Amino acid sequence: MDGITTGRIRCYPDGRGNLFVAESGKDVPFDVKRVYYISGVTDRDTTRGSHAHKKLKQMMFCVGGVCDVIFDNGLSRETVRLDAPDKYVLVGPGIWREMTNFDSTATLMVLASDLYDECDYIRNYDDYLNYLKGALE
Ligand code: T46
Repeated sequence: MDGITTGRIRCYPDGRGNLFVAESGKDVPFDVKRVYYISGVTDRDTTRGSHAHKKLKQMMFCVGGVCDVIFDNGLSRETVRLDAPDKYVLVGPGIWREMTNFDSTATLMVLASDLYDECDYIRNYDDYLNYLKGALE
């Protein structure tokens, strides 16, 4: 789907464990202004997200455990399973997302291109479709 890209970041394993690196400008195609993470989701049926961002770019990782992120561009849907700490999905602006199927150990970490701004969110799906329609006109 246009607007989302999956990949793997660098990992430096040694006898002490694994070290993962994501650097702005090298691995992350934007300056990281904010980091947040979600953990402690105990019910697999829980859905988070259910919104799109107008401008924000994000890089998402499940640094522990597993979760699914369902992406929707108004025409099609695609599920990305984040099930390894080096696996990421880059998300551009204007993509609806829902996060679900968290296992109890899942920690979903997000690197974001901007500070928190509630005005950047579209939290209603019909508003999202109208926003896309407006963007095409
Ligand atoms: C996203 C997905 C993957 C803040 O005050 N500052 C912040 O930086 C964030 C991210 C959230 N909040 C507050 C706003 C709400 O009162 O935390 C509360 C929960 O946020 P929200 O309902 O937006 O959480 P999710 O899990 O639905 O979505 C979050 C991010 O908001 C969003 O950018 O893409 O994770």
